[in-house]
Amino acid sequence: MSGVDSSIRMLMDDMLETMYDAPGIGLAAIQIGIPKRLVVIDVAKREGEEDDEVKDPIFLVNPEIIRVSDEKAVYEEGCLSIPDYYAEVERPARVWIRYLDRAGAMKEMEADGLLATCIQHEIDHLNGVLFIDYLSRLKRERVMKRFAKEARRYGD
Ligand code: GNR
Ligand code: NI
Repeated sequence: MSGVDSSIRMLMDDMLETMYDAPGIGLAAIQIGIPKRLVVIDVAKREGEEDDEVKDPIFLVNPEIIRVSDEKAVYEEGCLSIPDYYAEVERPARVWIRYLDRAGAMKEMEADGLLATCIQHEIDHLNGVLFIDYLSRLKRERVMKRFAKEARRYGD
């Protein structure tokens, strides 16, 4: 009844591969044009050793934030959908989420550090929100102008 069937699992496995290839630490299905509430994350490399073989994938189906800390944390964020742009974003330092795992089981998880930031960044994608939406209007418009210019260049 959870709806996490083999086609969803295949899609998430594809997403994970795309994310590792990019490379990125998170990916939401909408970033590859699929409007489903699916997220894959692996922050192992950034927080772990240099060993490229360290993998710790997390699969989130329909994740929801159920609680956030008052404490905030600042990380420099980037996004595969906004290439070559990075900016510091302040978010709750710790989050609690509820989601279905890869097997369709309902789970809850507490996260902090880069994982907490990444989870929030990915859940924002599900809701049409990008990290540049948290920047000052000046900074956001500067980025959007650059992308509009690149899009025009693409058109010629
Ligand atoms: O690869 C990514 N790095 C990253 C760094 C800080 C905060 C969030 C992220 S997610 C990003 C990949 C991406 O765009 N996921 O949606
Ligand atoms: Ni992103």
